[in-house]
Parts: sequence; structure tokens; C-alpha cells
Amino acid sequence: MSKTLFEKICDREIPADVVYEDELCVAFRDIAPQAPVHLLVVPRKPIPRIAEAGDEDQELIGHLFLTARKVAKEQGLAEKGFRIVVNNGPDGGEAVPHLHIHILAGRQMKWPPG
Ligand code: D5M
Repeated sequence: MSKTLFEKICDREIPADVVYEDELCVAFRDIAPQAPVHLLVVPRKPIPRIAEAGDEDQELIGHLFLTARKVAKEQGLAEKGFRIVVNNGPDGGEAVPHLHIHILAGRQMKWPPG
């Protein structure tokens, strides 16, 4: 099966502004930022979306969220705050079918989201 866009970024086959990586995931700057700071945390494992994660992915999903926390702190976002978003499926606004956590920061977020 061919690699997803984000697998290619994780494998450094496509350039990205990587801010963190470990054996399970990679964090990089979003190419179309929706806030002054917009990062993505992506598992190396190509799970298409959160609805398709399995029970066996419990530890990995936890790792992704704790990595988002770590990256947000490292990037100096923790004090003023940030938003974490996971889009799922067409109505959820998912464009890239490889699970990713958005970290958005640097402006006042609105609620409800669009
Ligand atoms: O979000 C998919 C996100 O992926 C969207 O905010 C743009 C971003 N994107 C797409 N291509 C790239 C590359 N090449 N580098 C960095 N960021 C990228 P979704 O939740 O699926 O709508």
C-alpha cells in the first residue's frame, strides 16, 4: 500500500518544519496555519482517523496527547493556553486521512468552532 502524506513526512521523504520526534510520533508546523502557532502531532503508524483506532492503540493515543502537552510546553504555549483539535471524517473537516492532533495557539480561540 502506498504511504500517506504524513507517513512520508515522518520518514523525511517530504520536507516539513519538524519541532519534535520520537519512536512513535512526529510533530511539525502545519503548512496552512489557522493560528499564529499551528502544529500537528502525527503517529508514525498510519491510523486513518481516531474512529478507526483500535483498542491496541490505547498506549499510542495516550502518547500522542502527552506529546502534544510536551510540545506545547516546549513551544511556550502552556501559560497563555492552546487548543487541541482532532478532525474525523467529512463532517469533522478531516482532509488528510492519517490521524493527527492539531495544536493551535497565539490568539484567542472562539467557541463554538466553525
Ligand atoms: O488537517 C490536515 C492539515 O494538514 C491541514 O491543516 C493542512 C496540513 N497539511 C497538509 N499538507 C501538509 C504538509 N505537507 N505539511 C504540513 N502540513 C500539511 P485535517 O484535520 O485533515 O483537516
